[in-house]
Amino acid sequence: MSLTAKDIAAVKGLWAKISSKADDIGAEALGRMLTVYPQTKTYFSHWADVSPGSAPVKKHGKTIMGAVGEAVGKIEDLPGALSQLSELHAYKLRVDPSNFKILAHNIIVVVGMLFPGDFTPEAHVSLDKFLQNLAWCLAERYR
Ligand code: HNI
Repeated sequence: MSLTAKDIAAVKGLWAKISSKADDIGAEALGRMLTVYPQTKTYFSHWADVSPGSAPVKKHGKTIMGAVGEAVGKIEDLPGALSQLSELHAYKLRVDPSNFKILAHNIIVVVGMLFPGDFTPEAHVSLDKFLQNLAWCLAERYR
């Protein structure tokens, strides 16, 4: 489902309001993914601690949201913006791409939790479409 000009404006507008808390969003979303969907933990078995709030979860949550922020900046060319990351996840990390949707879901939940006022139905649908596109582009190099 491609992003309309309205979606792009909504995602950029929402991101402007929430990006200063991107690290917190990432840590909370990653911690929840690992807890609520424990099958995702297998990819992080080399970490000392995969529990919510742990140092590696906080650090990697920040890394993930850094990439999401870059993707917002390049929202008009998501396949190009994400092709290197897709290659890394496909060939080096070997992450099953179904997990991208799971993380996208957790990011949505956390944005709703931390920014209930900004998370209008309009912002929700556009953020959901953006993250589904991002997940799809991350899976692109698996083909
Ligand atoms: Ni992902 C590393 C971005 C979803 C497993 N991941 C990264 C890095 C970025 C990143 C950025 C660091 C790359 C580098 O070192 O150059 N990952 C993203 C984004 C999403 C995502 C934007 C989706 C929104 N990754 C996932 C999912 C899983 C996943 C769903 C597994 C369930 N990623 C990893 C693993 C690493 C990783 C594993 C290496 C982590 C480490 O440091 O050990």
